[in-house]
Amino acid sequence: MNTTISENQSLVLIVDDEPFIRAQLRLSLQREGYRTVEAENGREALTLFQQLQPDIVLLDAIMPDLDGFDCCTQLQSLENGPSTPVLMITGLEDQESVDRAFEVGAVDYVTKPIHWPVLRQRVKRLIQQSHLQQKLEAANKELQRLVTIDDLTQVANRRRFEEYCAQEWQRMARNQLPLSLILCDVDFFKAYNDTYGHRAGDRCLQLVAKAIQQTVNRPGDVVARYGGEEFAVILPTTYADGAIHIAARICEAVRQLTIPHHTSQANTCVTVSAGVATEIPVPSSDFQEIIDAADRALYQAKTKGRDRYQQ
Ligand code: GH3
Ligand code: MG
Ligand code: MG
Ligand code: MG
Repeated sequence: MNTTISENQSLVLIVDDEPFIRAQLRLSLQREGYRTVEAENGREALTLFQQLQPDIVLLDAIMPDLDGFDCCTQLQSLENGPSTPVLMITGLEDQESVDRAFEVGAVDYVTKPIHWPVLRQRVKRLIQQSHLQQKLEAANKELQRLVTIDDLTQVANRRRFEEYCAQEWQRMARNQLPLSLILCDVDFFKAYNDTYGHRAGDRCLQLVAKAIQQTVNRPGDVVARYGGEEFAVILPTTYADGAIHIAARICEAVRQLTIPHHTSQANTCVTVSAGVATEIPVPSSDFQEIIDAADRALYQAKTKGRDRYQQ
């Protein structure tokens, strides 16, 4: 094992059982400004890969202990394995070996004796391509977050709510299971803004969203900002008693925030009203049904005095 570090340069993992080949690769890559690290068999390569997360792997095929093909296969199941390019460098020129190399996940293949100017270009291109790919994936992930998350409260936004509600409605219909929905609305929130200011109002919504989020615990439960000061909680595979229990916990959790609200006619602190609906969807029905039912229940909670839940 031999490591050479020079700052800010891509790290190349050189895997070959021949010390002479490793030395040649090391010298030629270092001349290009790369950092290099060396392994003399597949097993050592897997350990180094996990420790150092190289930008590219140059992999020999025939090696004792663990050969290049098996090493490449195992690399694919490691963290960052599939996104790290593997370039096979081998004396094997037969079609079967070439096919096998690509099948196990190599992205390129060069044969020995090494043609150095070609290798230099291949390494450069493969690293550039993989860095570009990583940037695109990160940008995609961020984009996905931006289109599904509410900026102010960091819970799911209306778009995500509609999408998830429709999806779970159909899934529950297929399996004849109950879907529950809770709609929550902050009480006298217009008065809150008028009394404490719009910025305090925003902060209040953030705290309420967090409190609601903390009352749900199953992985399929989704909290969303449904409108200005309205939140929705989607509870798949949940019967009415379970949903009512959560609605009670939501009302209590918001009360426990003890955010002063002296112009509320329901309490001296910020409260929410909640409407609960549960349905086992009839196939080919519309998920708008359960939203309307929860909305009707919410309206009742409001007219009965607010700071409460209603089924
Ligand atoms: P009720 O108890 O019947 O729900 O009364 P309410 O005052 O809460 O209901 P109303 O619909 O009259 O007012 C909702 C208020 O929520 C008005 C609106 O300005 C405020 N609001 C909506 N979105 C936001 C937001 O993002 N930030 C802040 N600060 N206020 C918001
Ligand atoms: Mg070899
Ligand atoms: Mg409202
Ligand atoms: Mg309101």
